[in-house]
Amino acid sequence: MIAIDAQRLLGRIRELGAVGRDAEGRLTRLAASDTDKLGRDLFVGWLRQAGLDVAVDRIGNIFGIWQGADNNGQAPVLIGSHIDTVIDAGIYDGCYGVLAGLEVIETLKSSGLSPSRPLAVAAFTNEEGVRFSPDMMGSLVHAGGVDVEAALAAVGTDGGTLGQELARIGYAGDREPGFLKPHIYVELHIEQGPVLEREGIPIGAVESLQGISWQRITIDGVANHAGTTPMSMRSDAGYAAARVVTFLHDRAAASNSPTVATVGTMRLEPNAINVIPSRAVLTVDLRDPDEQHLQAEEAALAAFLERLADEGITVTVERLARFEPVIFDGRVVELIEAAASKRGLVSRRMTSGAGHDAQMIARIAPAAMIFVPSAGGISHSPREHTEDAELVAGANILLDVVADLAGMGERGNG
Ligand code: HGY
Ligand code: MN
Ligand code: MN
Repeated sequence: MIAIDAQRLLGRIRELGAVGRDAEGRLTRLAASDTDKLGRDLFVGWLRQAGLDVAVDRIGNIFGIWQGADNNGQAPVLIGSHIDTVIDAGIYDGCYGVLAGLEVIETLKSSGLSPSRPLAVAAFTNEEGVRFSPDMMGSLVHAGGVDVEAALAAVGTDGGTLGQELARIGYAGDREPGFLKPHIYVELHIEQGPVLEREGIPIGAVESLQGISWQRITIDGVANHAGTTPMSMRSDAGYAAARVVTFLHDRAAASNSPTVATVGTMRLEPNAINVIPSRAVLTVDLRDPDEQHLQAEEAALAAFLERLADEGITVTVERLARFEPVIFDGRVVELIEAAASKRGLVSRRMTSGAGHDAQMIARIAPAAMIFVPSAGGISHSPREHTEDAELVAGANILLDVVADLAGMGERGNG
């Protein structure tokens, strides 16, 4: 069985993981930032070294394409993920899947075999959604889920629009989003959760992905003197925000459904030690694999905010992202399971707690994901880790699945 070049893949993961570190060594490559540009430039250099055609679309999605010979305009097998990161990130989230996709294509390209259809790898713009909402934006535009102009007009947490920033870093590409219609899409990713490690299983065949609801809540109270204002006369936006946090946490923790709730950002104004906050701005991330449950959680939060408003504060809510749960393509999931067992690896079916580009591309092509374990289930953290052997095993499963789909596998079907 052919195998990937493990050292090349592991070396590239580490080399990309070194790009975008601050003076304290923290890794941050927010979408369309200067550090994102550095990561993009490195990846494009590797695509060119591999002799792939490089295409960048108007939302900055980067594609490396191996056309192959005489496959008469067949739709390509697309492998993808992202290379933008959260703040103070690990080195595997997204990057592993993009670099493994490049590795798989390079390995197949040097095998001397010719694919029955083109192979392509994509690095989608702004998967994380930390600077610009919604997340999975580049793949959502690729799938036609949002108009490219609306996405380019998205205003970042630091003021500029995505379109301005992509132009500034030189990645406002010329290809129309969606120019590449995939035959099938496969994404390899770290699990970012505890299941595979806890069960001692090396491969996850991901068959579904939970629903996501992102909101920004602005609470307006009345600034006043911290020392002279009696408690009964306060309209304290900070206190109200704290009650939202505890309401969400306690409700999700007490729920017997797998609902998760997170307030990841909060800002108080005027943010002074002796001033009762006049304003609090916070974001809410709600997720559940069941759409009805997710809607019920959103409704419960809305009702709680109404009760707060009755106490004399003003609450405004802005929707930042909303994606229903996704079921991936069973045939692709079976290909993943078959590839794992052919290599003697145990796999298990599972759902994804995290959002991924695959959930967007699943709108336009059969799609599924391959997971490998995350140490301690940790991600979106510098403590994110997956063992080299697990990374290599996952990449070889991706190799086998893609080879099969491109008629280059042992079974030779396309
Ligand atoms: O939020 C997510 O699940 C993904 O990392 N963007
Ligand atoms: Mn990711
Ligand atoms: Mn992520």
